[in-house]
Amino acid sequence: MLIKKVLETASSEITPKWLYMNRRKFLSGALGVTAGAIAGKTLQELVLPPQQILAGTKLSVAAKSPFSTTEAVTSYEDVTHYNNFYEFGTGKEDPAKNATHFRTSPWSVKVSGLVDKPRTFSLEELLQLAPLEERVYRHRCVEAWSIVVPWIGYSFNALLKEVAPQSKAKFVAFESYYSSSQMPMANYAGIQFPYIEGLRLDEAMHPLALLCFGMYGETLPNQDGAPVRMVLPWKYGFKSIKSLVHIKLVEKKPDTTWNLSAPNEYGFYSNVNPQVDHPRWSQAKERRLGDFFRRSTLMFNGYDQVASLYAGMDLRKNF
Ligand SMILES: Nc1nc2c(c(=O)[nH]1)N[C@H]1C(S)=C(S)[C@@H](COP(=O)(O)O)O[C@H]1N2
Ligand SMILES: [Mo]
Repeated sequence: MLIKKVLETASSEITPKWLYMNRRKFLSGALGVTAGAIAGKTLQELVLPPQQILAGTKLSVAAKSPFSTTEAVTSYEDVTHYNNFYEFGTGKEDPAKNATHFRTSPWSVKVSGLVDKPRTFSLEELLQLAPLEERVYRHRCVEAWSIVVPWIGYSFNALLKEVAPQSKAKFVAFESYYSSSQMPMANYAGIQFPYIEGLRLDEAMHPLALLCFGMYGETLPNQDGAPVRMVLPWKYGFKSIKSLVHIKLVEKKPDTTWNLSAPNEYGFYSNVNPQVDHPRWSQAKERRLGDFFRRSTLMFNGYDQVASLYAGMDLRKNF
């Protein structure tokens, strides 16, 4: 008891003041109150170390998105302890254990390729590009389990508009952070790293495609892809790439980790489709974490508004 008290006192005393001050500024920035403050640098910004935005920082959300489902949200415990993040191990409980010390601050995301305004964004800049919304999405893993998560972010197209894609750009290639020293378990995962993914440009432009910074009111826990990831609710979960560091606009269809690893099992599109089975199991049903009975899987995971993106395509061939 006494020891605990001492530790608490000590830790609050050593919290550097600049961290506290920057965090307050960041929070008001997320609210949009000091949106103008990023235009010119203050003296404080010039003399202080870069601010740290770590997992578990409260995020202020402007609105709840109309895209949100009203279905029951999955427990925070399940969503943070039943993960796929192969960089930190292939067991569902591995990422929660092994990503604890993953360094996510400072962080930046480079946007390059066929764009008029290539740019590297700091996480702070990314957070202020558009108002943050809460989006409660269904998320369906190719392994036939699903979750409902109150994500926080904004439509990825807000970032695309910022960099001005050229007319030759037809696809978006995504790359995750990778470090063999921070992610030693990756050596046993049996896939290539860095983890890479891709979308057709019109898919990436769809307002449902979310650039995601948080969940359950806070910044992302490390195991869920801190500090920034994609969330694509009409596609199998593996398309929703975590811990993004590089985005490149390209002319040709980019490689993707799972398509390289098993092309007959994982296609480029990977839209949720209950009629097209995985070669080793059915995709007709799914188990929602926390439920006992399985439920039917819906076409596009129930996100019918994306159907027009695939009009005229044979979704059996383009799986
Ligand atoms: N970098 C990276 N991103 C990734 C993965 C991964 O192993 N590495 N796994 C994918 C898979 S298979 C799923 S189901 C989702 C899981 O997201 P969650 O753990 O937040 O539920 O992340 C996806 N993004
Ligand atoms: Mo998945």
